[in-house]
Amino acid sequence: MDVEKHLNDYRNLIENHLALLIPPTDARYKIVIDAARYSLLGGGKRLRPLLTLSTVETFGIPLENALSTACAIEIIHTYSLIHDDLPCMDDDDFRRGKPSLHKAYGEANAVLAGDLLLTKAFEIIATDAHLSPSKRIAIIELVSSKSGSNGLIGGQSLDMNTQNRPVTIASLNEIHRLKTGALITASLVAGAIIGDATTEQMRYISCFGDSLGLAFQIIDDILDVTAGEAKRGTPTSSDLINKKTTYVTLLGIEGASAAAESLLEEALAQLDELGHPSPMLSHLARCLVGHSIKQQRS
Ligand code: GRG
Repeated sequence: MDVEKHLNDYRNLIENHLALLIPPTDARYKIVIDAARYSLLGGGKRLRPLLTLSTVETFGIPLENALSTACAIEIIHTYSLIHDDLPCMDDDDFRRGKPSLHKAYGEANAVLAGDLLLTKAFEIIATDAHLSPSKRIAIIELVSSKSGSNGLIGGQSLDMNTQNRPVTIASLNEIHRLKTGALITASLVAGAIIGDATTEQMRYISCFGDSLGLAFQIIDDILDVTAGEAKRGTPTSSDLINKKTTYVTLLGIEGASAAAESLLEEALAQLDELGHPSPMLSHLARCLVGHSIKQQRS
């Protein structure tokens, strides 16, 4: 299988479907839709929907059954980035290589566009004709839990409220399992729900996501220090500017790289337990972790 070509095909499917899910409008509330589309269709690796589609492929289910769910999760991810960039949160002026949404459309429109995307995501899953009612409910339960206090919001709250206090590796892991890992795991588990995975398969997929999510965050911390603005699309070392404790400040770049590599190994071992996982899953994991480690060493 030409994995890169396959990934590109998946990316095209995702891009086209995202544009259809939030279409342009001439309605009087046009500005909030334009703002949402500015962020949603403005680039990004599309990691989370790619993970969902690759999981569904593992179980031999047609991709169409999972496309809306995969995109709904990307839509939630986009909302979290918009809100995270706001002046009252991380106060970032750039995202995905262009001005962040509040810089382009103002703060109120950015808050509203984020809210619109979050609510739209659940509408998309609830009305997905490709899924049985019981699967829709299971996915809504999963995604709402991983977006709320057991995930994004819980992690963000811990992150914001532990600033200026001593942070340990254990507390950093807790923050990032919620803030970053939860939605990555949800992307995979949603695919497993659609694929009718057994309880055991679900556990392997979920553990794969937990390890990958944490490795991904460690790499993000490394890139924050090592990558140029052009590569990340955000100013380098915003963590340093914001005086944040990160895996790099606690472990150093070498230590953080070693931790990410060890988590990658753990993740791949969980994947092996699945029997015949789509090669896309291991490829994505290796690219996300390995490529970034190579980048910081070069
Ligand atoms: C609900 C306000 C709110 C926040 C939730 C997820 C989150 C917490 C904030 C996002 C900010 C952030 C940098 C989180 C770390 C996770 C991470 C590395 C996000 C970037 O994800 P990528 O690299 O981004 O997948 P692209 O642009 O490729 O989609």
